Amino acid sequence: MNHEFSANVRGRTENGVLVVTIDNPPVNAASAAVRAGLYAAFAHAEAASDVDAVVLTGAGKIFVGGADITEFGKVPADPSLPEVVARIEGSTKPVVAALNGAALGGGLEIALACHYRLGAKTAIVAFPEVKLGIVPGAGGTQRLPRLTPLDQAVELIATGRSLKAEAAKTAGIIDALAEGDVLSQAIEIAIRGDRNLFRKSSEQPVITAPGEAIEAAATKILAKSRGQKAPAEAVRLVRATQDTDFAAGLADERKTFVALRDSAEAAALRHVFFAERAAAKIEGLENVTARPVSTIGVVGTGLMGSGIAVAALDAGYRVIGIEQTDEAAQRGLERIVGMLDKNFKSGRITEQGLADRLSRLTVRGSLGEIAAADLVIEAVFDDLAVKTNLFRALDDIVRPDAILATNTSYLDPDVIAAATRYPERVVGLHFFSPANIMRLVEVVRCAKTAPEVLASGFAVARKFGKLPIISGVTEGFIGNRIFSAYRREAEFLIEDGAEPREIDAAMEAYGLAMGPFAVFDLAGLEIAWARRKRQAASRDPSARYVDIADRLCEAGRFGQKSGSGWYNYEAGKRVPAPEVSAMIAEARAAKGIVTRSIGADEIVARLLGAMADGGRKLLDEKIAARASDIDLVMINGYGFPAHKGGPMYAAEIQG
Ligand code: T1G
Repeated sequence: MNHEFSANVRGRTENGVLVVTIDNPPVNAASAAVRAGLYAAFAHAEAASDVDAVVLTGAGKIFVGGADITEFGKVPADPSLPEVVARIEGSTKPVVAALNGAALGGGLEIALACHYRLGAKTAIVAFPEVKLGIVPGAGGTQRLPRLTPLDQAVELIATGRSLKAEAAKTAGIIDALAEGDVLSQAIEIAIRGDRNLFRKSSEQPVITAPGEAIEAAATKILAKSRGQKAPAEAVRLVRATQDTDFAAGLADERKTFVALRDSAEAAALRHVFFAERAAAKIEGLENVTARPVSTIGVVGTGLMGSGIAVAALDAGYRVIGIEQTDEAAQRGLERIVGMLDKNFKSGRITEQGLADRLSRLTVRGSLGEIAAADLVIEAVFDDLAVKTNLFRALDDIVRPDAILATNTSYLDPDVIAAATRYPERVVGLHFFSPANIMRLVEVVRCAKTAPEVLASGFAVARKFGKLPIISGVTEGFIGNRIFSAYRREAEFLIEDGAEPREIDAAMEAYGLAMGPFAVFDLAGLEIAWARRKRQAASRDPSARYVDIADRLCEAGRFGQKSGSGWYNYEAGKRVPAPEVSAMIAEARAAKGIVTRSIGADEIVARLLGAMADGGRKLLDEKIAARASDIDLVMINGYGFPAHKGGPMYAAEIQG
């Protein structure tokens, strides 16, 4: 017999089993209609004499992708997810979850309320709530440590890390993995399964772990949370299960969830979530198919090139690395193998994974070897002549439909493209160092880039596991343009009276991983110095110019690598440099600036303002497609705190 429990939940009763299917594309989010349907389905199951057991599953490839994030800002509609979850667990008839795919957040909470969980091989479980600035709100923090040891539960909930089916089974979150079709096997279990295997998670004892293990997990998470509230609350709630009963823990969880859901931090992280989805939508590419790419040539195997090669190998591509000589190729090979080896030793890849990557890698000492590449990414010295010569040479070597990507940071990719016979196949792929780790890639649409070439740049970056953001052509693209505006304002602040350490402390308290001057020192001051010298002749003499960084470079202070820069470095740690303060004072005096003390709030407001102004210019010039893209660039490439939503969002919130 068929039932419609709501617009998104249907049922079918057969042989005493009510199969309930959640069908709310694209991700089966637990919207109001889904919750109402589930509530109705379980009420029906309880009352119906022809139902002995229930199987709960999702239509399509996902079980349930969590609460419906679009409902968060609105008045909550009944029944709430905790009510639905309680109803499911409280069923007097056994409930088997057939996890056909991802069970995330509220979706996992629904699964944990079922009395047995059978996973497809493709199932994934996670509590990604902290990434949205919240904690699970329907029992997740209380049920998980009753299925998996407490230290693991702390780690999973406070980081949002996901587990694939096999690992979820090992952790005790999934009871068994299906051999074939998960739904038919779940029905089989519901009819004939051993009743002793069916359990209510809430009635299980908490699986304790050694105190040190819990402490270690908590410490690691808190050290990384940079002032965010949700991870700390997640740790607290899970730990408390040791001392409180289920009902009290549940009440605490709900109260914490509601407070966090309505916080500024959660609103900012929701903005980031939707910004990432919006960034995937590129004007003009709606119906464009990417070209197939299986072999990637990487020209230049220095720091950047080897990072790109590792990212490509991790993503399953064949890689041909190119250097100018056999000796350089040997060094490049060693660098790439060294990085892979490190990932193997740290457990990030398996021995098999390492061997597989090595089998897909060659590094050669002459450009001719790159002929088989479907895509070439150049990561050679950022010099226009070097790059145009390279692209001209590539023209004669690779197939005419092979894609040529430049990783230039500051040069004009249109000029590089113009050096080739087929400029429509040239695109910018601006990676951030270390390229195998940093998530951001700016995909640069040059004047003549063909739509399929642009689409291919996006497709490859996505396969690398990166977040690709479209940028138009401008010096430094989106990120470095904003970073220049940020640098300029930071230097103004210095002249006006703030010390580098005060500015860094203010921005780090705001949530940046590192303040601006610590970043300048880390990156090295000489490249910006060389650029300023190049631009000196064309600089507007009436524009404000701060020469303190020039004075530092003249004094041989090039940043951390040279042992000193804006700071002094003692055993790798930065310490304020009195001699720099003296140079700053001298520079202020030379300009007759009357200094004043500048508070942390003003520092943050001015630096955010400078970034947002820079961003608005990029929007006016149509370099950036949307304000939220700029936020993503700064979050993923420059350490801007995601829980502040990015500089454009933060500036708008602050008015
Ligand atoms: N709510 C509403 N819309 C969602 C959504 C959700 N949970 N998840 C995805 N979408 C939209 C998304 O905006 C996009 O829309 C489309 O679906 C496809 O998404 C009480 C508090 C499930 C792994 O954090 O991780 O449960 O752009 O491109 O690559 O404790 O979406 O097409 O208009 O990402 O196949 C916890 C978030 C909520 C999961 C699928 N759940 N989603 O990836 O598709 S909090 C999450 C994802 C919670 C309880 C609480 C992924 C995915 P559009 P997509 P995908």
